[in-house]
Amino acid sequence: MKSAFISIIGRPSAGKSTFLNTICGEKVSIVSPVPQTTRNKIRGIITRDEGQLIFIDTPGYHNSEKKFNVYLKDLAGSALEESDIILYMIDTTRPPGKEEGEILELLKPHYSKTLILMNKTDLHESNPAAAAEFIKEGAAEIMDSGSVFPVSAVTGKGLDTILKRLFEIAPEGDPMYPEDYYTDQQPEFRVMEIVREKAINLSRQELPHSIYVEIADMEMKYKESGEIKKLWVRAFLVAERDSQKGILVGRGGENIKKIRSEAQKELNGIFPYNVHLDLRVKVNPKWRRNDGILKKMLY
Ligand SMILES: Nc1nc2c(ncn2[C@@H]2O[C@H](COP(=O)(O)OP(=O)(O)OP(=O)(O)O)[C@@H](O)[C@H]2O)c(=O)[nH]1
Ligand SMILES: [Mg+2]
Repeated sequence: MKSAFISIIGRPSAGKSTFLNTICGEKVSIVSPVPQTTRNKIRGIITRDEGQLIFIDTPGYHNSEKKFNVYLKDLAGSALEESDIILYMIDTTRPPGKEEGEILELLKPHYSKTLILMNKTDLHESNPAAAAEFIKEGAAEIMDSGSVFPVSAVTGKGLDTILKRLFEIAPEGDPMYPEDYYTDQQPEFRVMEIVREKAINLSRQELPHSIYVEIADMEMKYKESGEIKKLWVRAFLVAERDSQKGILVGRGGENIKKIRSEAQKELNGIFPYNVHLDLRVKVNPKWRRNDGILKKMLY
């Protein structure tokens, strides 16, 4: 049997989380058009007759000295050490810039276990030739070993080839998780992520980086028969400023109502029981500079 830890690394918005979801066939990691959506090392699991692959989605690699970004960068870096195989995802619709160069540098000690995925080939502005040129210059070994693959994380094009290769090169080992697991995330974390995703996708501009979700209370309610009735959750969307709180709430509370109902709908599809979400908005100024909060949130 094969068993491997496979980390997915790349610039923000390259499509890492989309790839994870498509390849696992389940919604594992949240996705948005806004860079720096993923903030944790999120595991997605595939079990087949050949063995088990454990994918680790990571926060987009972005070089900035802001405390929040340094935490995210360190998380992505630590995933490299922990993995048997690395998937480096490049967005072929953007010219490879300084950040891509930095990622290649970071990957250098790991080239022999790195595959490169050239993503978003379904879009007409995709320019895989430019990406290939960049890889040839910076990492000829990877190019020469035939480990560069054009893919589309959205349509799934090319993913079968990747899976086949991954099972080929994965080391022998026992499965780490039961075969019906597709992620190891706890219900509390899943609620936080889905709520954050809906808030990002229903709000605007710079807001996404300024919010996080806090679970205030979570309780499983049972029927007299002992059967689960529902999961009741009270959560807060936490912004940095009052003005952001206003945007999240929206006129007449319209936006927060929409966020709540979309999140609850998706959670009901994910969990085998009913979920009732009570969602409120509050402000926690400068939380992104607070080590206590960051340590608890970014792991
Ligand atoms: N057309 C197209 N869009 C894609 C593809 N892969 C991802 N996207 C889009 O790109 C955006 C970013 O996708 P994510 O999966 O959130 O990217 P990410 O690399 O996880 O981003 P971070 O978590 O911020 O690092 C979303 O709007 C996706 O729908 C693809 O293959 N084709
Ligand atoms: Mg992501």
